[in-house]
Amino acid sequence: MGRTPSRYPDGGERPVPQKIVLDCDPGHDDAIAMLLAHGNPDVELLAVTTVAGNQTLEKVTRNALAVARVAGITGVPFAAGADRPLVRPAATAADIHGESGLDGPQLPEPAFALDPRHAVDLIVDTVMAHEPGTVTLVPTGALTNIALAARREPRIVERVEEVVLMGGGVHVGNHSAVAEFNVAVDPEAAHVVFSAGWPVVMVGLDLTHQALATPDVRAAIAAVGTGPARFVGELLDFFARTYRDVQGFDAPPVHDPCAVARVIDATVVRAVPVPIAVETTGTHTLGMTVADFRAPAPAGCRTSAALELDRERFWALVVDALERIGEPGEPPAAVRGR
Ligand code: PIR
Ligand code: CA
Repeated sequence: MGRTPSRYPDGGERPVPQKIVLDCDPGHDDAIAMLLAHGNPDVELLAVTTVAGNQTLEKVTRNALAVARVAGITGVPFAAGADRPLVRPAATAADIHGESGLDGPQLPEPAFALDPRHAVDLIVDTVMAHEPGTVTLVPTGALTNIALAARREPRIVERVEEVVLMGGGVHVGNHSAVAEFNVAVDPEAAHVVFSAGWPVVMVGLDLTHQALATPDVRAAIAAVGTGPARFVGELLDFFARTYRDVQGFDAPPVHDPCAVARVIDATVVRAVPVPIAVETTGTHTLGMTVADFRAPAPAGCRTSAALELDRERFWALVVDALERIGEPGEPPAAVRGR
């Protein structure tokens, strides 16, 4: 499979690989986002941080370390962050992700210890340690850590290249009629992140509901035939079942790797500039991401909404990442058998 060149939204080449910090709450789709980020050569994972969301902080952090072991991720700091939203009570999504937050496959014990820093400090340290404009933040959970980092060290707002987040949506909700879970769980944090002034790409439900793990996709993943690919297969078995039972989907939408795919290649996850505000007071609309399409986005608009997925190339990226990961801990296929 050919290597997809990395591009800016305007079509220009990006420095390859693009450095990212993944802030997540694994979570079936967060786990697949980790695997994509690790296996794709056009992104470099600088740090992984966790936030309460799909399950408690303790559970999602444990899950992140388990996925690191499955994927063979080493030498990347992992840190735990906020254990609850800024203002509102904690909420989880056990109906979709199970009691562990990552129900389905057997989870291995962690192979390494957490970084002693709080996730917010790890995010700040990582951004400040790299050249301005070279680090992209990829949040795939509630935005609590990212909002806290922007307050803890305001200079990161200028320094980060962009924030490519999975959350929100223009036309559809999943937590409520109009609100998506990651934004709805901590709407005040989302407000901070969307209004901070750094470029924000909202990879919301309009986009991720096009990333359905249909039977052909699951067959292509199974055909990779490795431990990590089987792990993804078992994740998708569970995720497909709960998405069918709870939300009536024939095939589950695999949200979080879409944000990573946007960083890898902006032509796979296409976005349009539009002003976006987060509703923090509505009775029926709390956590809604309100995108104003009345007129062309004004000059200087820093937010955009991802609306159109190139489904074939997205899933090709996921399969390619699994092929490159191979069997962690074993020599690469080319060397094996010599
Ligand atoms: C998915 C999630 C939460 C609730 C449901 N129903 C489905 C998680 C995913 O991990 C993803 O990041 C985001 N939140 C999608 O809303
Ligand atoms: Ca998530």
